[in-house]
Amino acid sequence: MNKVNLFLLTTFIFQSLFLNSVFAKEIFEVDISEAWISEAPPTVSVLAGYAKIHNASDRPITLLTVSSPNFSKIEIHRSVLNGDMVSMEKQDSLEIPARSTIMLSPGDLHLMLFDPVKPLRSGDTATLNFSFSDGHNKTIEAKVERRSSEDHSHHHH
Ligand SMILES: [Cu+2]
Repeated sequence: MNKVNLFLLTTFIFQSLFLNSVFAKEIFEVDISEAWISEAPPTVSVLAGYAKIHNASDRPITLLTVSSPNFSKIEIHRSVLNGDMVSMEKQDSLEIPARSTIMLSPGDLHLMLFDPVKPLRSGDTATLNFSFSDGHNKTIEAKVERRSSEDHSHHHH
């Protein structure tokens, strides 16, 4: 390889690295999937929502707020066991470590959805908007589903 080609190759590599780093800032590497809301009787004014949040980037990202046109207010909660009492602790934010997945699931971290604008039934969807510390937002549709019986009972033999 002669000197000119080597120079061009080096320039090309440096440009690629530079462009990659520019694009890396443009791509939001957080994915929210498997979002669902547990169906509740119409008289219940607080519902629980669950989802899988994956951070594919090499930096931790913090979920700051979740909002929805379908609810008056949404909080991030964690269910904790105190003795034999389960209580819920409101989280001010939720950090998703680099290259990891956080599951919001029954009995653990969850979204507390207050005062549905209209009653939601199994099969309906609600729009959830997630706001993150780096300024990115992600809007997804969560499906309202009936919680399967094995989720909330531990009557295994
Ligand atoms: Cu809660």
